[in-house]
Order: sequence, then structure tokens, then C-alpha cells
Amino acid sequence: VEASIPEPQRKAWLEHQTSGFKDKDGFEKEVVRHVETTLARSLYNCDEQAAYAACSLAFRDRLILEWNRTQQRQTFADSKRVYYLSLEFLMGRALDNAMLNIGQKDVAKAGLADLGFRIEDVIEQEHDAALGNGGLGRLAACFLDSLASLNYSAWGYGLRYRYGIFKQEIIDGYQVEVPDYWLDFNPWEFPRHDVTVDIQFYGHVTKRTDDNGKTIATWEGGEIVKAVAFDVPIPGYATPSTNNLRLWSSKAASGEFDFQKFNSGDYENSVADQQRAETISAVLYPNDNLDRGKELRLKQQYFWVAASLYDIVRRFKKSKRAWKEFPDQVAIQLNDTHPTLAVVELQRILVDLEGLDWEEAWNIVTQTFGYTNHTVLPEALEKWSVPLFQHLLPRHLQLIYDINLFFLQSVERKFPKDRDMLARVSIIEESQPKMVRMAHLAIVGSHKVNGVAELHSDLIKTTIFKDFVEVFGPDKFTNVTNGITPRRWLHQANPRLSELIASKTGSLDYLKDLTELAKIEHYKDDKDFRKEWAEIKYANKVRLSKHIKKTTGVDVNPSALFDVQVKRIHEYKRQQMNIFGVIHRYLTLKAASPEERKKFQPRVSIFGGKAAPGYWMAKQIIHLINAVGAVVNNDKEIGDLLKVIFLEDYNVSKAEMIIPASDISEHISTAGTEASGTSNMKFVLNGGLIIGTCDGANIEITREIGEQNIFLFGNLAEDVEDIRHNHTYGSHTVDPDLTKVFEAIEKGTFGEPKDFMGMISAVRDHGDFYLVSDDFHSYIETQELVDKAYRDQEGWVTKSIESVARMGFFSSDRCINEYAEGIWNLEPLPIKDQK
Ligand code: 6GP
Repeated sequence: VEASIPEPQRKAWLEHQTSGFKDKDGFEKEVVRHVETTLARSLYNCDEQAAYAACSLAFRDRLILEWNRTQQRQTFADSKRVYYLSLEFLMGRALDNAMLNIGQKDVAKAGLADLGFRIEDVIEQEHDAALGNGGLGRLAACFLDSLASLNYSAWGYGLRYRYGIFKQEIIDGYQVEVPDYWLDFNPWEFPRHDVTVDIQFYGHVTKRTDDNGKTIATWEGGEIVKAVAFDVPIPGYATPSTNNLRLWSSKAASGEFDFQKFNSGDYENSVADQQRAETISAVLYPNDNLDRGKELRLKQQYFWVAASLYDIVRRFKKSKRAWKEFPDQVAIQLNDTHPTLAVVELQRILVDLEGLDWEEAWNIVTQTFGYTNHTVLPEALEKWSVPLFQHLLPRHLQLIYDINLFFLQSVERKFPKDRDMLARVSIIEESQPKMVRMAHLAIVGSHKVNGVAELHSDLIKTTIFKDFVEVFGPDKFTNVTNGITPRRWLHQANPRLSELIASKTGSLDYLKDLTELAKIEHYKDDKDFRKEWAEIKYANKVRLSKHIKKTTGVDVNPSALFDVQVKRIHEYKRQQMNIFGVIHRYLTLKAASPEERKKFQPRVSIFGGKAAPGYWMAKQIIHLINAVGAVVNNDKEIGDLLKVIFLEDYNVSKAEMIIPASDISEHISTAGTEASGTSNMKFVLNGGLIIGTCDGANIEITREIGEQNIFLFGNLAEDVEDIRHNHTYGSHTVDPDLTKVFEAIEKGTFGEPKDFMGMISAVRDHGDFYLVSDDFHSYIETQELVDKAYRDQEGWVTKSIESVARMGFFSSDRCINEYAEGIWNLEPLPIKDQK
């Protein structure tokens, strides 16, 4: 890079490299400069918000230099890149992460203190970048961190939503959604007004035959919307590598407004096009594990995919390579089926615009794409109606029909006369109306399909994609167990624990190779180490207690057992079982004598999570949790023995505070429904234990940390189907303890019973699809084991230390290396003179 700088600019460039802040004074100088010039404020008028802004701008300046250099390095190397296409990136805050990854948080802390600020308060000013719903979006964010930290040439592509996931307020126990104005001040994005792509919708297709007898299809008419790039730098940890996340924003192709309409006085309509266009990137659909089939959503998908592919192809074409080399230069990962249109769009570019033969083009396409499935829930498997496709993307529908025809012909050759097989694997579902099955298209268009934990990857092969294993053979299907970045989820969220670990492993290098954690197991009997371990957990609980007091007004005792379930509210995740269990505990306590009560382990049951705005049952669950809290928390007889807390507006930055404060966390999905889970990994990495079902990554966590360190319960995935069948056709009786819980609710113990009848009748009258009653007894019993284990504090600390020591496998670095080797065929780009 340096050698390529022209001589006249070289001196200035070299000086620039050494500018910035080498120490606290240098940092302060930069902050003051930004306050006074960029923000145009006087230092006397510098509040925490301004300090945050100036501090971010100072770090951003440093990031930009490395970012530019990384992009140049990758361009010069001209080696393969991976593009991670995700409709969600749940990034959380950027400043703390940037300071830690660059390795200058200490400098900032001292500098800010000189200026009269506490670094924690400054960090708190930042609004979360919440462009995602839950696990799928947060995984994408962890992957970006690992890709940069491991020096892979990688870009993320997503949408720049003007409103991310809504803010949740709890009013009278109910969830109320409030828009998320996150772009008020966002120093972490760079608009690239020069990087734009015109995206076409609607219109029609004409076909003609050229001189060689080849059919040429042309997509004409319709409307054009402009995609504008916004770039977000992604700093790697302890490396200069700074990758790019490119988010697309929509704008009217015609400019700000229609001059003709404006000049004729039609002001309202003069901005109509602008507003219509901007709607595309306006909001994130707030559904987790659910597909609603709305036209605007399909528009979002095509808009983002078409802009991204145009960009990727433009970059490839600069290298002047032959098309057949495309898959050697480009790997594209589909984060679930949301970007599956990319398969069709690349085929369209190659065949319609670049004139390649169908076969040649299709080979390129299938070698380029990989598809990750994140759920087996049928309500989340995307399908789009054929008439909608026909209207919005007429040429793409034709291409899908062609792709399907060739695919079905190949199936027919392998399974002659098996009409049922053809119907089952077809990309088109023969329903009324016909539907395009996006998962089928993604499988047919990719060279690898992966699940996100062992059980999940097995399940997709034996259930939803079974036929495809027969068609393509088993090697196309693989597993990559999810991981999390230890930088954010240990070092940043739990600095004291990170420091303690580093004092035993010798350095912070364990953040680059998480298997180094194993070293701390040697100290599990060391008295001082154990004491400090327990103290850190307690301090984290004190911090959370203060937050609980501030936000809910409830006093909780930090010495009580903190039991946490934070995640999206969903019936399959079974928060309803948790709150029924809490009610059972409350009834037991009420029935006990004051003497007996003393024997009970005090507990704080903490919930958090958003319900999709249209998900009635999930909202009812939130309401019940709050209603139970209102009664239990004010029951003088119960006091500290039980508290029930619902934390409002769970998001990434709150997770960073909540997770380190947990003693036990709940991962209690009906077996076979939670593809992996990733918060399970975060909790254990922070020294919390787990109560959970044999589902998703819980199984692999158990294998790594040992059965003695986890509280497993409930029916197994392999039995779920039979049990459900029995609910419908056999005799279904509700567990007696659960019946008592229902009776208490129906008596009005927690307010108006009819508000909660949906949850009760789902179990009692509608087949109990999620096996709440079947698992209830074993859940309650296992919670009693948790109480008992917690009373043995020494034993508990041993479990906690052993668990953390054995979590090395669950780093997203390991996970990304597996993708790179097994799916992308990608090597890191080595950096000379890296520390
Ligand atoms: C989620 C899965 O529910 C979760 O188990 C997994 O850990 C996460 O993906 C990351 O792999 N799936 C979704 O959020 C989703 O919407 C379509 O899938």
C-alpha cells in the first residue's frame, strides 16, 4: 500500500499516519478539536452527549485510516472475498467496541476523566444500532467482528433501515411499541452519494431471437428506485484490518421532488415519488422466526439484493477476469432465505446482460452461493405468491420457472416416475395461488447448505429437506455450529472477569484463541481466584439490581439466585412455561408455614424480550409476567423469597449488562425447535449456569462443559412428534401442578382471568403444541435441583469456573474459520508487521 503512494503526497501521508492520539493528551486534543470545530460547541457547554460525539469522532478518524488501508490491501491482493448478505445486523453500540478493538480504551478513559467525564456515562449516550430482531441478526454482527479480527477479506451487505426494531415500553403491564429514531446522530456511517444503483421494479419482459437463434429477454418499463450506499467500518480486534459493512438506503430516482408538479402548485404530489421510494428502506419488519408475505418485504429483498450484486459484479469486472473465475473470486453467503433472490439475479445478470449460456451461468451461480438455514419452524419458511412475483419481478419469475424446469428434469432422471417426489421438491408449490418456495430455490442455487448446530443440521436433513438429501446426496448438507464473539460478550460486557482470566492465562490473547480459556481450570481450587470469581458475579448482580430499581422501582436482593430468561417472546421458547413455574413457586411459598419458608432459596425471576407487534399470544405472555410481578413483588409475606421482574426494551446493550449478572439462565424451548440459540453461549461464557432442554447448541454445550455443569430436563426431540400425535388422538391430561397454576389464574389471583385464557387454553384445549404440560413436572423438579445446587455456593463456583474454562469451542472465530474452509474456500489475508 505504502509503495503505491505517489511521491509528492508521500511525506504528508507519512505524517498523517503518525497523527492521531498516541497517548491520553493526544486523545484529549482530538476530543477538544471535535467539540470546538466539528460540533461547533464551546468546552463550557460540553455535556455527556457532546463528549460521546467528540470521542466517537476521534476514534472514527483512526478507524477510517485503517479502513481505507484495509480496502486498498484487499484490492491489491486481488484474492477471493466473501460477501455476507443479511437482512439483519444487530450491531448494538459501536464506540466501546471500537475502543477495545483498537486497544485504546485506557487512553480514552484517562482522557475523558481529565475532561471531567466517566467513560461509562459517555458510552451510555450511544443509541444501539438495532437493525435486527434476535439471534439471526446478532449472529451476523458477531460474524463481522470475527471476519475482521481474523483478517478475512469480507463485506457485509444489508439495508439501512431508518427505523430499526421498535422500542418497547411497558404500560400497565402491556407492551407498547414506539419507533426507534436511531439515526438522530450516527457518526459510524458514511454516506456514499457517489455509489448508487438504479433498481427496477414491475414492467414487462419482451423476447426476441438474435442472429444466432438465441432468445434474448429484455426487462422493460416499470419504475426505478435509487439505492444509495452507506458504509460502516468494522474494526477487527488487535489487528489493523477494518472491514466494510455496506447498507443500502432507498431514494427516488427522479431526485428530491418532481419539479413539474411542484411548479404547477401540486405540492402534495411533488414529493409522493420520493416518499414511495423511501418507504422501501424505512422499517425493519419486527418478526422473529415468522414470515408474513408482505409485498413491501419482497421489495426490500430485491432492492437490497440487486444493489449488492451490482456492486459485487462491478468489483469483479474491474479485475478483467473471465467469468468462469467468478467463484474463485467471490463467495456469497445467504443468511437464511431472505437474500435468495440473489441466486436469480446473478443468473439474470450473466444470461440476460452478459450473454453467457444458461449452463455456464448456472455453474457459476451454484459455485458462488452458500445457504444457511436458521429455523425449522414452518411459519418462518418463506414463500411468495406467484402473482405477486409476476407483478413485481416478471423476469425473475420466468427465470425461476426455468431454474425449476431444469432442476425437476434432473430429479426425474434420478427418480423416474416419482411424481410425488417432483411435487415435494419443486420450487413452485402447486397451491391456490401458486407459491415460490424460497428455501427450495436457495438449496438448488447453492453448493452448500448448513444448519447452525448439530441437532438442527441433522433435523433439516431428516425432516424439511429430506428429499433434497436424496436428490443431491448428503455432502451438500453440513453443520457449522454457531459461535459468539468473546470480544463483545466477555471482554466488553464483563471487563473484570476478562481481566481475572487474563491474569491467569497470561494475557488477553485468549480473546483471539478462546480455547486458551482451558488454562483457568488449573486455578479452580485456588482460594483467591475463586473468591474473586464470586465477587465479580456479585458486583455484576449489584449493578443489575440498581438498574432494576431505577427502571421498575422494585428492590431486589443481589444475594438471591438470579434466574434470567431474555430473548424474543415466542411460544416455542416457552416463556409461558417459565412464568407458570414462577406461579407454582409462589403458590408453594404461600402454602408453606413461616418456618418452612425459611428453607426456600430466595430467587429473582428476570424476564426480558420483545413480542412481534402482531403476535397476540406473545403479548399475552408479557402481560401475565407483569401481572404476576405486580402481585408477588408487593406480597409482604413473600418478601425477598421471590421477585418477578420484566425488563423493558431488551436489546444488545442491555444484554451486555444483564448476561454477566445471571446465576442461571433459561433455554427451555420445546426440543427440536430452537435451531441453536446463541445467548446460551453468552451466559455460560460469563460464568452463569443453564437450565435447558436438549435442544440446539445446549447439547454441544453440555458435551463440552460436562453434564454435571448443566441442568437439563424435558422430552427429547425424537419423541416430540409422537407426543403431539397423542395429544390429538390419545388422552391428554394436564399436569396436576400446572392445573393448580391454571386454577389460581382463573380465580383472578393475577387480575382479570380472561386476559390470560389464551395461554391456558393453548395447553388445555388446543393440543399443547409446545408440550408445556408434558415438560412441566420435570421443569419444576429441575428448578428444585437448581435451588439445592445454589445453596452449596462452593460447588456452584466450581461449576461456574469449569464451564467457562470449557467454552473455547463457542467462539465465532472458530465458526468463521469453519465457514471459510468448508464453504467459502477462503484464506485470511496476512498482514505484515501485525502485532
Ligand atoms: C434464529 C434461531 O431461532 C436461533 O436458534 C439461532 O441461534 C439464530 O437464528 C442464529 O442462527 N433464527 C431466527 O432468528 C430466524 O428468524 C429465520 O430464522
